[in-house]
Amino acid sequence: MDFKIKTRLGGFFIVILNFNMVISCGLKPLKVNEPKTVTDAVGIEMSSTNDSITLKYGAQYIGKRQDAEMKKFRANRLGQFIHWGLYSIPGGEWNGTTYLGAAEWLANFAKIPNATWDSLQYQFNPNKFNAVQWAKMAKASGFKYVTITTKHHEGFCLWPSEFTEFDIENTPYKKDLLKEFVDAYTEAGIDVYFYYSILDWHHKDWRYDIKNQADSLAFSKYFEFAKNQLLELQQKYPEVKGFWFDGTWDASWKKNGKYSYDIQKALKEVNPNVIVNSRLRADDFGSRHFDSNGNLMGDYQSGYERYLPAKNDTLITKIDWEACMTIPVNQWGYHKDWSLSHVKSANEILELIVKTVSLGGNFLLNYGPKGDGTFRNEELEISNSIGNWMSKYADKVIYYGDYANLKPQDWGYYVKNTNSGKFYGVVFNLPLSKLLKIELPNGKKLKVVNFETEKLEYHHHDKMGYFISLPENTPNEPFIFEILME
Ligand code: 16Z
Repeated sequence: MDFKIKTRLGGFFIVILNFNMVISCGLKPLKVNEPKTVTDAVGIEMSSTNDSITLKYGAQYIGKRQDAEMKKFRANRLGQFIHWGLYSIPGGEWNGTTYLGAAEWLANFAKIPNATWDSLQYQFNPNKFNAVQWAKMAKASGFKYVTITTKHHEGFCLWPSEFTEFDIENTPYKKDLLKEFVDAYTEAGIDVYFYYSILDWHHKDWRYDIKNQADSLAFSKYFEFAKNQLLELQQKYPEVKGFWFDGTWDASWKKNGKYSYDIQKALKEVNPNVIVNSRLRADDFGSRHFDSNGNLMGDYQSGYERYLPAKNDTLITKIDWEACMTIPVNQWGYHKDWSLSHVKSANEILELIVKTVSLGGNFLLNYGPKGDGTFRNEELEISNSIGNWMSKYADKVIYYGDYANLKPQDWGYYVKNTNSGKFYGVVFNLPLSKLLKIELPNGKKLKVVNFETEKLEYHHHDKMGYFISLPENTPNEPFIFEILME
């Protein structure tokens, strides 16, 4: 897979200038050449053309953002994803049948009529919800930020919205749950991000495709509704650091690149440093995530969903990106029966996190709280294990962790800490040889290998690199060593 990444040109200003030039010169965006696109598993189109196409709704700037807010997002690295909504009540079960699919999609694949599903609103009463407790758990797990579903595909809003009755205000719970959440997490020092689904099964004006004038009119009303809600969220919860958009793959959205462009623009007018994921965006020709010139739209690439780039993918390290991951194979919202699929262990999850950081990415680990506001035991246990590990290692290899630009090895991953400038190896696979191989670029020499308080011995072999002797007793968990080079 191949996509073009342009180097930094000096940021937003130039792009605004270009945009105005296009407007004032009255130039029509010309489709010079159909870019060759490759579509990956989640429908991301990565352009591989060199042609420069004039776009009205393409990337709003080029290159990695370097403002303090983006640097903070990048340094955070580890985030908690929370899927919570009406689907948390049935938990994948309807009329005595347990469905294997993702619980938050139950309404769709069990073909439950809207009126029936929507009436779950009158059962939503998470009286065991304790926002302070949640934030405490998130903090102890090592999460530096959190992304919560303010509205998933079902359309139900976790905050009291002026623009719909289908919200928390009209449940037995009544209170502003999102405010409790934002306040508690903010107080705990965890940055808050909002997930918002563009796709909406509840709203009468939502359209999957635009086939005529009536669809177009309805969809323009839906767009106004979504935009109003997003501005409302920003206004009511000014602490929010950014937005994670979803449900943007339908033809209606792809045919309206202007809408996705305008939403990003509107959010940035309120908060110029707001952080928006690439999944929001489509360009003039319906190209998603990356515009028809191959430039990333939004502030970071958010396409890695339940899978990660390859260990040697150096291209991905050139952009900001974030992966999201479920603990079972494919459950986001609360599902009663996790025995239906493989449930990842803490060590499996830690490896996914470290691999992500080693490629310069962020990692969102998903939780699906129950309808009553509590977390299932499996999630609490995972949190506990991950938190223990993070308390020992995260300051070195997770927060401020980045791509180290060293040749990948089979024992684990390299991480460079951009705060301390130190280089680390994180070991997940212990070789039976008891030797860890390290290969350095030409001109670099290995000086010291630190493991806990000891220096590890090593041998150098021409052309083959270094072989480091493992300590006598290796820890019973993924562990790190520091390498000093010259
Ligand atoms: C049809 O394939 C899908 C569609 C939507 C798979 C997942 C999703 C949604 C999930 O419900 C969850 O919110 C995930 C982040 N999102 C992409």
